[in-house]
Amino acid sequence: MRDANPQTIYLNDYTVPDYLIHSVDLNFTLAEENTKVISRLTLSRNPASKSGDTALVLAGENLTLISVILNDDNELTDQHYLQTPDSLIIHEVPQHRNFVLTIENIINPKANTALEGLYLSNSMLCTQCEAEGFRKITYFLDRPDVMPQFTTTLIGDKDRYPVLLSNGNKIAQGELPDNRHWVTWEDPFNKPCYLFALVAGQLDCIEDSFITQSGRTISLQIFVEKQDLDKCAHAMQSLKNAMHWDEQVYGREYDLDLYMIVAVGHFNMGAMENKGLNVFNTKFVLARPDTATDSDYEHIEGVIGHEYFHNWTGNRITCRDWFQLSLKEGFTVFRDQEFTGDRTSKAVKRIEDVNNLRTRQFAEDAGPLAHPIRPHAYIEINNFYTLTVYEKGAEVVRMIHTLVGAEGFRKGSDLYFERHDGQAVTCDDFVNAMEAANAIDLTQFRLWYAQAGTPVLTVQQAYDAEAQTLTLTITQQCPPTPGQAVKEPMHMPVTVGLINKDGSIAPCKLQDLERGNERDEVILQLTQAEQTFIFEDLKEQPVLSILRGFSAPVKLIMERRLEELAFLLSHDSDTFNRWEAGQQLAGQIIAGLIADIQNNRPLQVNPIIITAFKQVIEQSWDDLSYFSLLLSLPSETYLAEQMQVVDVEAIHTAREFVLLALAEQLQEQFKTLYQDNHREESGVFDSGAIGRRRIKNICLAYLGRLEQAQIQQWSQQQFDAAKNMTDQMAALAVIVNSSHPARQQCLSNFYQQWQTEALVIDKWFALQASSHNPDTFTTVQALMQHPAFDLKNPNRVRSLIGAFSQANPLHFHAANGQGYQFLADQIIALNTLNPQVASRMLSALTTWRRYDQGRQALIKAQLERIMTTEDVSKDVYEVVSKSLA
Ligand code: 0A1
Ligand code: ZN
Repeated sequence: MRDANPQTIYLNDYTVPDYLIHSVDLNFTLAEENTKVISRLTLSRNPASKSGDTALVLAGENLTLISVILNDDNELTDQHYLQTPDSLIIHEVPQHRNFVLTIENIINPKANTALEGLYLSNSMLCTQCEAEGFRKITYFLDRPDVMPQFTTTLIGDKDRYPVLLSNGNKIAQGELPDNRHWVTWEDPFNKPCYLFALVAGQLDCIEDSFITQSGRTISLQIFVEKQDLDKCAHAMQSLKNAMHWDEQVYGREYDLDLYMIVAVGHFNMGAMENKGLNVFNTKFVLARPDTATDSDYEHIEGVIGHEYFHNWTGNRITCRDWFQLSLKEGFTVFRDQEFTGDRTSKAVKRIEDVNNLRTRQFAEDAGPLAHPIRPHAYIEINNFYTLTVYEKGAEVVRMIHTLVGAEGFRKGSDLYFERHDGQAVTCDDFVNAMEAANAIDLTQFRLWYAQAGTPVLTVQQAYDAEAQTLTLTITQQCPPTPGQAVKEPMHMPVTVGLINKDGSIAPCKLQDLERGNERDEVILQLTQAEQTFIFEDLKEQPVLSILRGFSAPVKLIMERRLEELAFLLSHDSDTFNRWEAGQQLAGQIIAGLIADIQNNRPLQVNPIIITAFKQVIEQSWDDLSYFSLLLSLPSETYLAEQMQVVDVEAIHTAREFVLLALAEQLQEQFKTLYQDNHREESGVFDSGAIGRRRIKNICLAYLGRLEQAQIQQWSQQQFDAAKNMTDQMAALAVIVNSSHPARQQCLSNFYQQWQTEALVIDKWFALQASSHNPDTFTTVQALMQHPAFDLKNPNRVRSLIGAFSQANPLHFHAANGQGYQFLADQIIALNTLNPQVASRMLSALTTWRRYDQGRQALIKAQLERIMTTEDVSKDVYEVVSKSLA
């Protein structure tokens, strides 16, 4: 291991920095293998520091130190400082006045395959500094509560690096001998170093502008490699939409005169909100109707929004320390979710977000790495960019929104911005602002920040015909998680509606509410381990619609008859619960079939689901995307989440059995829907066309299971004639997951057609890796040897290794353990190249206790093998050791 005893960092150990950096002047002489960095820091002792130690400790990793000069004339020698593998300790510095430290060092971007700090992507140089990457550029106080002003000069060859970018405004530029040039950038806003960025390379750009609500004109630029210039229009429109939305909904205007986005092909995550200079994974910028699917288009708008919204929630107000990560991420995810909901379909967006939360975050919360949205401890902060911090964090913000209402939430956010602009703050500061603006007591609510695990609500109802009341008894209980055996009850909103037998709304009249205060729905405030709520004036027993809109991130246990679920699928006026009823209906039927499979009983699909789906199809639908979600079955991963011991084979067989039954019995309906909605149109990103594609492609997926010649022909035709990637991929997926005679031919045609488009080739890899065809594992092994595969490109790794291990439970969990051994081999290789990506690829192994004994032993053996890897990174060490604990 690199660090024999990796250190754990604790939230409770937080102390203010001993020194402050007021300004930093950076000077880069750029070269692929040998970049020279000169950093001139103006510092002073922090008057708030209580430390008795006067040494100045700067963080730095993988740096070749050339010189350290104090106050411009005093060159320090190794007697004055100590260099360790991760720091530079200067023994004595002035205590009572500002001082200047000039540090020169060399870095090697080409050798940087971890993609943290300054690195090379194709021939472009770019940076990624969050969370602690700046220390791989130069020695610094690399922590978010140190916020200097940055000035940056970039010097480089004019041909290799015609474009030289950094944060803020360009203030000067000039020519140098030897075909070189320089540019100086100044960022007027103080910021932590994790928001620093530089980009240098042969880039082209599209330009536009946005006029803010106060009338300022902002220049907008998107930089890409030349061949991608025709794929930037949607990203640019998305940026303008986001800027407008933040003004309308939060009253927030952009602050600099320039907003730049750069798309890079090698990136560990989705995108990064560096001040004035966002760096994006190409996946979340580039789109042309023939190369990107509707879902890509939607994600691009969402991620562009997310990074833009960070300008206020993250940059103007940042985190005091990395334990507060959810302060910026939870809030910003909530903001981007609402943005996308407003831009597309609120109902669909909510369902997609909840699906993601329940399949992936719930698994995290139930596993060995469970942590609260504000963790208490970490070894490697990069391991905490999790679904919990992001998605559950957003749910916590959403609950505050539900509790105080839209207007109250806006008052709270206004107060938060007013109080903390320019500061590095904590999650508590956010909750305090919401509380102060709304006269609400959030004391108990704060537990959501400290307690891990998914609470389980149990609901019991009793109707009293004589008293005409419905009594709800709700209990809450949160399972133990690592380090937290016992949990306190939490404060959460539970939104409830009541429906009469004829489908009409029954007014909710809570016993304690004043007369006349009846509503179509009510928000119950849950605060105790067990609570009772009484609804009055109910002449008949209503059907309960509870946890509407998924008003709290919990698991709900409630006995429901299939008839009741089918009724809600037809009648619930809450779009989320209506869909949820269908999911539960299908889930219960599939669970029954799983039990039949495990007990060797004959299989038969309960016809109630056929009738219910038929009724859904017979209704008329404006929102075709929502309609198609109502016809979708819960995923294998979600079904696995519901089982005590996951049985991947039974889940797959049972789910496919229901899909086939629906396809057989509703084939006429599916065929009509397909034909009615099929157009050979180029992909326009408008909701009507998106909805048509979505419903027809789900019908095609059902019909593909029938293996009929007619459907094989339809899919082949759609594949050949498609003018947009949504239709082409959907047809190819049907072909690849069946015994279509042209399967290999279509795959090879697709490759030929798209070999120069990296993001499309990612789809080609992912589709084959997630196929349920029997030859999938052999295919995956062969694809690892394909010339287009590259372990150094995170998008490729995610599309092949990630898709196989995380989106193909059937084959990844093959009983002979070949999938586990394969993944462990790749993680060991990635550990040296890119620890962050290696650690993320571990997620398929961390849930090992959910499987049968045989699989448990096989996975555990692989985790143990990974643990003994020479030079195991902190990232991988933390995840593996916690998984085995
Ligand atoms: N703050 C970014 C996410 C991000 C985090 C870490 C990264 O590199 C290690 C890159 C990006 C966001 O939330 O979009
Ligand atoms: Zn973010």
